[in-house]
Amino acid sequence: MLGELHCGDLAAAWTSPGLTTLLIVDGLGHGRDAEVAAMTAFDYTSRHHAEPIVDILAGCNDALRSTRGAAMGLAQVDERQSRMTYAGIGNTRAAVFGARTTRLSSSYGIVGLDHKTLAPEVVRLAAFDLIVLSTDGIREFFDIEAPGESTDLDAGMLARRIVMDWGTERDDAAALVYWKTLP
Ligand SMILES: [Mn+2]
Repeated sequence: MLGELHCGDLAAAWTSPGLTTLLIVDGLGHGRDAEVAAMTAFDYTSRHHAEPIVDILAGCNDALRSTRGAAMGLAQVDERQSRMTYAGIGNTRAAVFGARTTRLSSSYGIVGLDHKTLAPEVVRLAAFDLIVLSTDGIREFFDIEAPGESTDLDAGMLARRIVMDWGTERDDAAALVYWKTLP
């Protein structure tokens, strides 16, 4: 958010053999307490990233009880099976850009306060599909060009461009881009 020293939005990724875990988290509101909530989710996920998504979310729900809470989304990319499993709570978002665009939905609730039991969604990924996780500081129906075989893509640059072009400035904003050619 413009004029704010702390950022309550955070994005991170971890890799273990064949599996990449992607995290997007938006601590409620903004400022220092939002940052503390997001960091708490990051710390927990760092230590548990290879566990099933539902278990990580349950662990974060407990870990964030002493904070003001957060919205968060978790995706796990199984790089051998070319598929992604995703679940989100609150208003974080996930989308897959490829031959067509798939936008995934999050469940109602707040991590740290309680939320519904989730059924993660599973999406098959094609070779050049690109995954974007974002917070509500990014306009919901942001659009980007899907990459193709000949695309020379810098994921970090694209994430920065999404924040610059589609960020609202009235809220913290974060975007995470995953792009890897899969089998
Ligand atoms: Mn927000």
